Amino acid sequence: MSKTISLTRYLVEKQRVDGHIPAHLRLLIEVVARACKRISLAINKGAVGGVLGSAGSENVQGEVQKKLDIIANEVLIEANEWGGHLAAMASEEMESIHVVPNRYPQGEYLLLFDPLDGSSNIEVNVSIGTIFSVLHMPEESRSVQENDFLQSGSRQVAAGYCIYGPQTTLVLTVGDGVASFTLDREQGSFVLTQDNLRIPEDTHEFAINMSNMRHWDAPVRRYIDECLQGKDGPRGKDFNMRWIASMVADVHRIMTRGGIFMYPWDQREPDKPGKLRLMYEANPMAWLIEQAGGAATNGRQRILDVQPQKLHERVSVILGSKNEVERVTRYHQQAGQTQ
Ligand code: P6P
Repeated sequence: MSKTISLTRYLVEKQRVDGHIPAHLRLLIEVVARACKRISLAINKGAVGGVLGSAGSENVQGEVQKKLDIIANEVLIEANEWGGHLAAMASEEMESIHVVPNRYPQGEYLLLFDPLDGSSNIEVNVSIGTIFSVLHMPEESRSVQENDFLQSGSRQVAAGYCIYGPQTTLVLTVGDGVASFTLDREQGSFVLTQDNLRIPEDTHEFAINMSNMRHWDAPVRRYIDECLQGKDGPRGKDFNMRWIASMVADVHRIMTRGGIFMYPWDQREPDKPGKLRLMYEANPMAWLIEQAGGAATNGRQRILDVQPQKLHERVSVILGSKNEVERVTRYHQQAGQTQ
C-alpha cells in the first residue's frame, strides 16, 4: 500500500515541521478545500442536478451569472464565515466585500476568490475551476474595510486553484513551492499527487484567443507572428496552440507541461488594462507560476508588484515558461512600453 499523504497531513507538516504556516492559515486552507469538494459534487451532477444554465443575473463585470457561479459563491461564503480565521471575503460574484457576521469570531485573514472561473464552459462539459488567494489583515486595521484588500500580490500568504475536470485537483502554494492534490472520491479527501511542481523555462506551446489578433498591440502581435512563422521564422522552431477559454485549465496545462498564457490588453476596451481580474485571478495564478519557476507580468511589470487601486480591477496577463514571458516583456521594452 503506497503511503498516501493527505492535504491535512501535508498542511500539518508545513505548520509543525517547517513552521511555515500558522494553525489558522492551515485551517482556512482546509475549509476552502472542503468547499471545493462540495462545488465539485454540484458540478458533477450537471443537468441531472438542475444546476446548469443562467441564473438570470449579472456580476459586477456585467457578465451573465450561471447558476453554478452563484452556487459556488454561496458554498465558499457559507463554509468560511463561521471558522474564526477570516475577517472578510471578496468574490468576483459580489460587488463589495463580505464581512464575517458579528455572531462569528473574526479572524486575521482575508480570502478572495473567483468561485467558478471559466463558467462559459459549464454547458459544454469543459474543465472549470475555483481560484483563491489569501491575504493577511493589515496590522493597523481595526474594522475590516475594502481598502484592506488592496494589497499587491506579493503579500499573499496562500494561493491556489481547484480544477474540476476528469479529475478534481487542488493546486496550492504557501510560499515554498507548489503541490497538487487529487480528490480521492472513495476516501472523500485530497491526496498529494505531486510536490514541487516545476515549469520548463522554454516551451513550444502558446495559449491566446487568436480571434482578438487585430486588437492586440504591437509587441504581442510580434511575439505571436514569430510563433506562427515556426521553424522558418526567427524562433527556429514550430509552435502549437491551445485555448480552452478557462484560465484554470490553461494554467493547469502550463503547470503540468509548460507553455505561455496570454490575455493581453486590446483596443476593444482601451481604457481597461485587460479582461482578467487582478486580485482573484491574476495574483493567485502569478504566485503559483512563480513558485513553480515560471514568470508572470502584465507586459511591463511583474504582476505581483502591481499595486491595486480597486477591488475588481483588471490586468493584462502574460504568464508561464520563464524564457517566453521574458521575451514578450523584452518586446514591450523595445517598443518603449515600460512601466
Ligand atoms: P475569452 C473565463 O471567462 C475567463 O475569465 C478566463 O477563465 C479565460 O481565460 C478567459 O475569460 C476567456 O476569455 O475572451 O477567450 O472567452
